[in-house]
Amino acid sequence: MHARDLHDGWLLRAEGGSVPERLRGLDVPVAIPGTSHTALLDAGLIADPYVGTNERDVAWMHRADWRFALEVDQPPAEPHERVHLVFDGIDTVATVRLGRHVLGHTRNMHRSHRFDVTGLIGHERDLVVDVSAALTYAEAERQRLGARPSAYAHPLNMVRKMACSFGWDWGPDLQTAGLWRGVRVERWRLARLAGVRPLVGIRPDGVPYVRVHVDVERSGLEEPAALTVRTRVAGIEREATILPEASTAVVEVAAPDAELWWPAGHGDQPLYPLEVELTDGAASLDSWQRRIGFRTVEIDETPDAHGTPWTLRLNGRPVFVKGANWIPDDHLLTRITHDRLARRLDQALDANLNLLRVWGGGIYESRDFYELCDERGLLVWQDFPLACSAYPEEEPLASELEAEARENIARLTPHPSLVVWNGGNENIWGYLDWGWREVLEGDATWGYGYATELLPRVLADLDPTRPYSWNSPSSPGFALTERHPNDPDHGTHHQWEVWNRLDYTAYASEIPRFCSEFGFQGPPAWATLERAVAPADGRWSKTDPVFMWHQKAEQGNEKLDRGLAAHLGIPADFADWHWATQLNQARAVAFAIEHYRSWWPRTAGAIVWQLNDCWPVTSWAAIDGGERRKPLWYALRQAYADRLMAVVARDGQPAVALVNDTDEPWSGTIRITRETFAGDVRAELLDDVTVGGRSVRLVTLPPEIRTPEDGRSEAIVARLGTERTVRLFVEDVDAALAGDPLDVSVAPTSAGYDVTVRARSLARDVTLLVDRLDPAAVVDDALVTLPAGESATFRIHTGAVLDEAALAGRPVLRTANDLVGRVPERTVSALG
Ligand code: BMA
Repeated sequence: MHARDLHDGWLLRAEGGSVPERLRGLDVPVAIPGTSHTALLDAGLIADPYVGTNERDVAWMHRADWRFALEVDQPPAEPHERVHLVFDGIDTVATVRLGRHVLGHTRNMHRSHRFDVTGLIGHERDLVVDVSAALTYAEAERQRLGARPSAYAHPLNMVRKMACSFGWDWGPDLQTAGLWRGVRVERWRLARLAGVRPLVGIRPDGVPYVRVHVDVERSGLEEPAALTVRTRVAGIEREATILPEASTAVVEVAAPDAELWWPAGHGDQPLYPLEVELTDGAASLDSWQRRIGFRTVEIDETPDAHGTPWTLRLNGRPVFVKGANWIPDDHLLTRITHDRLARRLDQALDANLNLLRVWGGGIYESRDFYELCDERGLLVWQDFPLACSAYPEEEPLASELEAEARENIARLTPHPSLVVWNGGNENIWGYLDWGWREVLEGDATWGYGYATELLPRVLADLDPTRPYSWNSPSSPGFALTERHPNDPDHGTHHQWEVWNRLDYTAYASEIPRFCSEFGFQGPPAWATLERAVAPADGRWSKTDPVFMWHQKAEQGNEKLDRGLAAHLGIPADFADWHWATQLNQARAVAFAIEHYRSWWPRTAGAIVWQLNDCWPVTSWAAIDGGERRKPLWYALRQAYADRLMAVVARDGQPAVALVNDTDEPWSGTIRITRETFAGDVRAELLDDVTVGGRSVRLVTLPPEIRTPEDGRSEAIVARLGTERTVRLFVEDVDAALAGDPLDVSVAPTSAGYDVTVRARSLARDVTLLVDRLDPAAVVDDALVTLPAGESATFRIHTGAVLDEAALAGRPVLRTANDLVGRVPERTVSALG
């Protein structure tokens, strides 16, 4: 096998009715992988669609047709040689031609395409991919098949293109077209490895093994021969023969010395190179290599006293899932590099996450993504890309979905990180509750068969080692109308009442078995906003149309303000509002996680909506489109820490929850006080506690701790070892917090600056918004609450020279106090 990439020398031309005059007939160089949008952007022919309202100005691209052309300089096939032209991903509706020959038509970006060009290569040179508007195609399909409801206006359910291509409540409507993954020519003789699926397991005697399923394609140009498949892993080599009339083999390799692969926080992630070689006895024909890990995975769904659990077990051990939902990390997918993914996944790991759910409105991610997760012990739950819509089960959609599922299930088998396949996002829920049932005509299909028949059938065929869930949310073991799919007592649950309607304290009103979506919005970091939506006149406003262009949620700002009012009030000043909404986002999500973790093992996981953004936007994300960590990121790191101490409610009273997500017991003397904001201790409790490994202990509070004399100026403070937690008796907005509680000193360091703060009075959520001074600056900690007398040092990494005075006050150094307390004088800053 010999492969050569065809990535250089392509030209792109926009065609069709909607193309602006200035672009007509223009040939634009396009680097592959690349799409319409990146090509025009790189050539300076369109303005950055992530800035201002530029997104609107490129809407014409949705109706354009695109010609990708390359002159192929390749020799003709040798005798006995097969030549394939392989596209790893075409976005989306396209016709591929070599010279005058139509190689094929495509309509699914979630799969690859392989064309036999044995007789053409070297004779025909003009390779052309004509991509037509996916939107127009989808509309025609809707016309042909009959409309099916969706949470979004465009018919994203009529074409196999990334659902959020067409806009989402956190994403732009930029419908790319192009060659979004690799393109190459493969030359081979006799036979090639058409598929390799390693499926791992652990034998009853404890020995790990891998069963390598190999499919070969024979050229048909030579006398069929017996082939040998040689596999090597963990120092052990095994062979199998494929007889001339056969095309598959299964090679089983036991690896008694191999160590098990564990998720982050539960053990190491040993990875073993698995090599597969195909020979005809003499010469090597093809080879394949990936790193695998040995582990088992199952979901415990055995009904119990509370309903139906949904507990992930790795190597037989239950794991509390500390997760986040993942969306494509850049809407323009071809810009997502290995390094960008590594940075994002490091941020996930550093926030103490152990799982990412690749959400169904996005894509099957790249090999880089899963390999980086394998290395870090980040578990992956992969949705099939079906989201928030009813999907027709007619052709060609059904065959396309099956083809993409087959390809991606097989492609992802090597990755130990991949532990759950899920049949889609909120499709079953939508059918039942969002009025779809009522509008679907007669026996119109809506995708139930995909979730309950097609996808499980394909998985059973290709990869029975990984658990499958019908949908998120779903109630396992129950048919459609037997049990509501979002019933918190059964299986997975999405909690969206809080964001849409209720105060975040309502998270505590239910004890879900597994919460796979919940979240709260907040704006991006200031530097990210500055780049994307800075008002020309410098007058920032939350109602500014440009700012609002980057707020895609229905009544997003109204919901932000509703969420703020009861806790921090609604600041009038934009800079205050920006900080308050970021803080409230962090607090809302932390509140939910603390509640969920305190209910382990009844609640077995939390997957916050959402880790990342795909452009600059106000959203539920913890890391914004400029790759900057929002306060929520720091809140996740605290709330997902291996050892968590938090005040939660039990039977209507506050109690201290000690959550130990390590294997070792957590012991010490807990000191719980009721103290004034000024630091006067009014009541004290000392208790020797031991929390067993992977368990939770609740310390109930005696009346003298839980009953304040003046609830407005007292707090409960619990301390155990280096852990500390503080809970007020009233909301901040009602508390007598000092507006300016800190003494601050700033010292330059080799890395940047250290800012040391000391609280004269209780200081809530001390945070340095350092990107206001240097867009590249980062700080090691945030949201630090300091009882009177305590201090903390924040380490700022920056290469810039910063104004030290600016580091010591607003709008950079912030607290909850400065939103609700009396502030002597407001620091005026050029930054707003
Ligand atoms: C969930 C997700 C997304 C959406 C989010 C916020 O339902 O699955 O569809 O972006 O809510 O509304």
